[in-house]
Amino acid sequence: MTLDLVIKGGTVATASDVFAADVGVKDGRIVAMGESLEAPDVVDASGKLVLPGGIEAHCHIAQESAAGIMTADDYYTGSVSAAFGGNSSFVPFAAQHRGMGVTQTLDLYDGRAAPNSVIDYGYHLIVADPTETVLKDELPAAFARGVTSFKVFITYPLMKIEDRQFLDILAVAKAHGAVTMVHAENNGMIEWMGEQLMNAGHTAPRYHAPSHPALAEEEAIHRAICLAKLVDAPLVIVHVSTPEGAEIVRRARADGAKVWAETCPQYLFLDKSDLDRPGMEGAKFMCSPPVRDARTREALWKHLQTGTFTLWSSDHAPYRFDETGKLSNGPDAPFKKIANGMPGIALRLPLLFSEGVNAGRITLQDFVALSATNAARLYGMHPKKGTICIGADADIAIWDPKLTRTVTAADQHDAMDYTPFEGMSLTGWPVTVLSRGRRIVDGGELKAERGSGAFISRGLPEIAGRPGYKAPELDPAHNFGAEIAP
Ligand code: DUC
Ligand code: ZN
Ligand code: ZN
Ligand code: ZN
Repeated sequence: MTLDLVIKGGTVATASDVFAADVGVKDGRIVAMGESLEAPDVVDASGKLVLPGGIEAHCHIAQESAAGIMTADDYYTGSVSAAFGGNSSFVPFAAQHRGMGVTQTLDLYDGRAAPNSVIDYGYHLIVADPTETVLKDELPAAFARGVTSFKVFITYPLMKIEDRQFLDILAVAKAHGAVTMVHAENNGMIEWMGEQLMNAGHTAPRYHAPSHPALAEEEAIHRAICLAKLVDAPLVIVHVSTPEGAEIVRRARADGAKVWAETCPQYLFLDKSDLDRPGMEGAKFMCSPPVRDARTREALWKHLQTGTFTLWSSDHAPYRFDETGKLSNGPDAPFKKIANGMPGIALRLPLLFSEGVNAGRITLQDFVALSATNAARLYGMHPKKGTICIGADADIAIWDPKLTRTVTAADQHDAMDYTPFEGMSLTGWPVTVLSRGRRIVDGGELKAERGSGAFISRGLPEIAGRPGYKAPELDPAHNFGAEIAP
């Protein structure tokens, strides 16, 4: 067999193994691994690491908030920035707002993504309006077109669903084998704290942190897991920001619940002292849930090291530090009127490589699992995506583990005017990124054509199918013999 391309002389790493091998590519897929492979096109990887291309599983691209603010990044700039950060696939959100249909929402996002993305993409569907039609017809239609994960909010007045609606969605997801993600914060606590602070005249960005108390996350994570356990549906708690929340997930997993947790770089690399920077600078560090304190950062690193977190995502939510984004309600808007979210899609992996692998906190295999394999397995893309094996798409990131660079906003290749990680010195960077065997980033330059990314029709989550927790009330033996859905 004649190969199209070979990646020669590198050290290959997967979520389980690290080994020296050449990797042979034909028709966009990995078809050979071995010694002394030959092809007309050669990528020299000597001294480098050959890793599965990253999969960014939580980012906001060309998405308008419920308040109508559009993210700065569209599918072109967002995917370009992701590619420079070592990613070959991403799964942004397609956000249903109240009054919109689900099919309408997915069609809208197809129109935004298909002509623009330079990496392969799918969507998590945000469900904000679970009408009967949505539950009965439109969610099953979404699964049929390869959208097999949802996100719901139990906070934010314009997005939040009630617990009984949450159960409806979980039951539909379970019936189809899909997975539900939840933004878990207690709405009442956030509104009440916000009112207290605003009434006392505390309007600066720093007050965003106390307005989202850790207890609000703790309560909501606990409640969401209880709801998922009742119907034995798989659940992902996204952007966990507190050790209390992480601990609840850890215990629920030990109890058999099908629950997974995600955390994000901002919670391990930043803290509320950043919100306290002079003037309105703190607004750059506002995200929800908020960055916390030094104790939290250390505790979350421990949870990452010991396996509580299955997912490591950027939560890239790009709102510029100008009147189109953070300051759209004026140059000294109160914190309640400042868009929540920060960019970081190009830094998710370099931050983890530098402070995780190079600093000795996690292994290279852990890094691969957190960068790609776990997301591929949980969100129905494995083994086509997320690993290096015969038959997989040739989505590969070649890393120089010794390259040191200082982070600047200009290097992010996004549409933003700042990075919250400005000035950090990081060691270990992707230098060449391939998507289905094509170079998309090489030698510091973009090589991909606009619109060359393809939609990923996703299957069911591979690691969510095992039997889980069984609520006794749903067992006929404990329920006077009655069968109760689901
Ligand atoms: N939730 C997110 O997932 N990202 C940004 C803000 C938010 O509330
Ligand atoms: Zn969000
Ligand atoms: Zn969220
Ligand atoms: Zn998010």
